[in-house]
Amino acid sequence: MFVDRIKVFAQAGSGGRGSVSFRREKFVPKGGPDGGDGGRGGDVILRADRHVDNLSDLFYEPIIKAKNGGHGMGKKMHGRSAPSKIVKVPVGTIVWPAEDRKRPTPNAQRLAPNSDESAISNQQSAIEPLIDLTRDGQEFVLRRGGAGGKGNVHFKSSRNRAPREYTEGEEGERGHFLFELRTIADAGLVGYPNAGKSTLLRKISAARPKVAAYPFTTLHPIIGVVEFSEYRRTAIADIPGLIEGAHRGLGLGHEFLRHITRCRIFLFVVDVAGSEGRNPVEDVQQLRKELDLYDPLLSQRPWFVIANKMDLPNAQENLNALRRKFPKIDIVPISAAKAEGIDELKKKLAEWLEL
Ligand SMILES: Nc1nc2c(ncn2[C@@H]2O[C@H](COP(=O)(O)OP(=O)(O)OP(=O)(O)O)[C@@H](O)[C@H]2O)c(=O)[nH]1
Ligand SMILES: [Mg+2]
Repeated sequence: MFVDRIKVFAQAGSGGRGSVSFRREKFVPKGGPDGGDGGRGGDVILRADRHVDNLSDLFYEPIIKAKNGGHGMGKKMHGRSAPSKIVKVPVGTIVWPAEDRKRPTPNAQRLAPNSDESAISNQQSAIEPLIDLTRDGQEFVLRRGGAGGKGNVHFKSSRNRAPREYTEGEEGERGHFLFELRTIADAGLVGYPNAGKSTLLRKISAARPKVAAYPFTTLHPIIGVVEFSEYRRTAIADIPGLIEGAHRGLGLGHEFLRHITRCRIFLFVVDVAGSEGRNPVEDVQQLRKELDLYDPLLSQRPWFVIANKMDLPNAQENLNALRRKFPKIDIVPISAAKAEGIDELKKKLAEWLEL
């Protein structure tokens, strides 16, 4: 299962209670207070981990709790501080505050793209994210554990030699949050279903997205790493095919457009042979429009066209038409299936990304 948005409840540990105790030893009458302090409650810490590729672990456990600190004990012994609860999340996870509505049940629903929570992530939203975990190993203290309480040893005074006072440990912080994954990749493959995006990714990287002759074969974003010489490399995202109206939530496109919002460049992959009856020029125009409607900032980024399926009839003619229509845009003809034009494409990729 691929989960890229989920609401969670986090509760840090509370501090342990301070102890009320008196020293009792042979030959030491009225030994005085010796109740130790409580230990600290555990923090809830998020850690970005490149080996985690989505938020599905949290789907099964949307309630994150750190342990409470131990209570203080006699002989001035401190309670044990609780360890931090470390939750691994994929690199690219953004954390938003969410209102304190009802706590999610253990079987939290995956958020529908058009649920009211989806408004939270909208670019127009005034809500600022708490953190954007963009680097492998980056940590964020989501909720802090409470300090331990004080034992009665702290309350001794000249007037009160046998204090029975102590303090409770502080409560751990808690709260509701929305975790949202926005994949981190340099380039995004954008195209209609069956254009051959996944076939292409398989040819240029070690990623193995499923390829099939039916639309919406790819059901969630997949990242492929393309290696160049001298250890240069780049990450490319393959997302489910877009269809007209994707920005309004049609097809699978909308749900996944946010995964390309961080891409520096867009690669429009079109079936240049028009083998399913579409026109490649219109395809490019429509794909650009969908990105623009989703977020106008996206259409301002550099974009290029990958004219796929050059092995099929009518491809050359349509390629010429594309070049006439977009004279200033790099258009690279390939056949992903026959692995033709791939080297040239990789060269261009390095150029576009200034690698
Ligand atoms: N003739 C020909 N067929 C191709 C080429 N590239 C891909 N195909 C075929 O087109 C179909 C769709 O390919 P996919 O790579 O799954 O397409 P996609 O764009 O990832 O599709 P979705 O994941 O559904 O959006 C498959 O049957 C591929 O074999 C090509 O260069 N030439
Ligand atoms: Mg695919």
